[in-house]
Amino acid sequence: MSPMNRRNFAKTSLLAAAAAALPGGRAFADRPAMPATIPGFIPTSESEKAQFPDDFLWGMATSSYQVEGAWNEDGKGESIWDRFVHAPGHVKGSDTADVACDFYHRYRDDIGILKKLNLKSFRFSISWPRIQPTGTGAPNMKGVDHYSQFVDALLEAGIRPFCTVYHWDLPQGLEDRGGWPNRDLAGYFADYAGILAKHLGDRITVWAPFNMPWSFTFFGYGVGIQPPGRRSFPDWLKAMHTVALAQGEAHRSIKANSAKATVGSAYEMAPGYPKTDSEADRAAAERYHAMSNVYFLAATMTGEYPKKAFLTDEPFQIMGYKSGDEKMMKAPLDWVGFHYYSRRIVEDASKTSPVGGGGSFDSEGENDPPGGRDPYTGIRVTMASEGPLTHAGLEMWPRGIYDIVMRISREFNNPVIELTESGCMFLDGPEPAQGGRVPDGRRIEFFRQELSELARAMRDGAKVRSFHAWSLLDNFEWGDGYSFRYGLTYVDFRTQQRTIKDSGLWYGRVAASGKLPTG
Ligand code: IFM
Repeated sequence: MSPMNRRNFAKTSLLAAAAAALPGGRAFADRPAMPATIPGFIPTSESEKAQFPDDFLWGMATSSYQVEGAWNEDGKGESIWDRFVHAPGHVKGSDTADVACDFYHRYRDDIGILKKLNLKSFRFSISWPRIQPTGTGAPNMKGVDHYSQFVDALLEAGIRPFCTVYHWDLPQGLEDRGGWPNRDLAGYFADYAGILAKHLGDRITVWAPFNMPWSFTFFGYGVGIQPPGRRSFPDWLKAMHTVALAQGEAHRSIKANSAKATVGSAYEMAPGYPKTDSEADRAAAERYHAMSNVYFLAATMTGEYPKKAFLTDEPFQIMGYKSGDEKMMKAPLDWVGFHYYSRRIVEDASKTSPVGGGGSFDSEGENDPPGGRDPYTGIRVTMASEGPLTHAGLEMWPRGIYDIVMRISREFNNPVIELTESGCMFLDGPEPAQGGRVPDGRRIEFFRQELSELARAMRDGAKVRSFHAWSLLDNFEWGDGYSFRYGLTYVDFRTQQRTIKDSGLWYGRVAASGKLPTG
């Protein structure tokens, strides 16, 4: 089975399970309140306690490739995602992001939506091949000017620009030189980040070098469901090491070019709970945490990878670790940014042999094959389904955000935290009988539940200063193309018409009041 078919096969079964898990079907969408008896769910009385500080930064997030379109305009070079989607069989429905949400041309109107919803922070990414078409050399000033005007428009709307330097659209020219397993990319990336800080760092003060470094290295080089589509566990280890070096180098380069810069992160994180109470599963859950949640965070904070990540020391030889790399990796963050979508169940797989196939993976979902995830961590990770499932098959487990925020606060000396992404996939669309309104009550409930738990973590001492809902717009969801809708704004991809969903309107009320309306 191709990677795409494997993923879709798993998803079809999950969708059936989701329908079964959501009592009331359509009526449920119109009635946001859920019975408190749903496993893992938080009673309404808990969300009534939530009161966020006045200066809390309510925001939304997007990424360049998923929304911009204009794939070959104004001197932009080809990215690995352009190459991947233009070849057959990689994306559902053969969708491409050549136009996507046409955000490149429509960003002023879309910033208008952010403003209307009282939002104060917008996390976006910059397309590296717009700035350096083949990945190195002098900047393409048309690309720089585009982002400069975009940042000005955000500031005029009173919105903080939060820049992710890399959200997966590597210039194809750098893949042709070996891609992320080639450690030279650490230096090229630092040059690129320095160009951004030099030209935009008078106005952007919040920078995250990488979005989800475990995901794009594992998916792209380990299991090949994303570009460049390689299936080599050694290449995955090498790619991760280059990225860990690159994050430290970029941090220094950003700061050298902008005195106002603060640097953090946009890591993926999901609490991993042991499948059973056995010592082996509990140790596996710790290895999962070390690898999937804090591998890059520990590397930048301390200069060392977490000791528990691997079963043996062999990976260090394979990744090409050199003496002195600890100095390059170390660049303590000013704040810690991460996403939360769902939890994971982890079991020991140290006695089995992973074959590198047969599992199903998604940007935020993972069901490893029976042999486990990879040869070095000895873990098998799966998605839980005790709570209700979204249409992407991800379990809604609001308590997970509390657990992961508290754990990171404990382990990293109570840092300032930015929630860089969270969201859910439901396919609700405009209802002609209701004037075209999009009644996505399940998404409202997702956010209400999760934000209740975030407020609880803050009451218990976590220093969280922002929350970015994924996403401002329905957009190009990687291998799932336009078949997935994560937006709080509905996009009609034939006309590019936007309709703010009920969840977007609700979120705007949250941003205005700092409370979680239940009605
Ligand atoms: O769309 C993605 C995004 O690019 C990275 N985080 C998860 C989102 C939803 O899958």
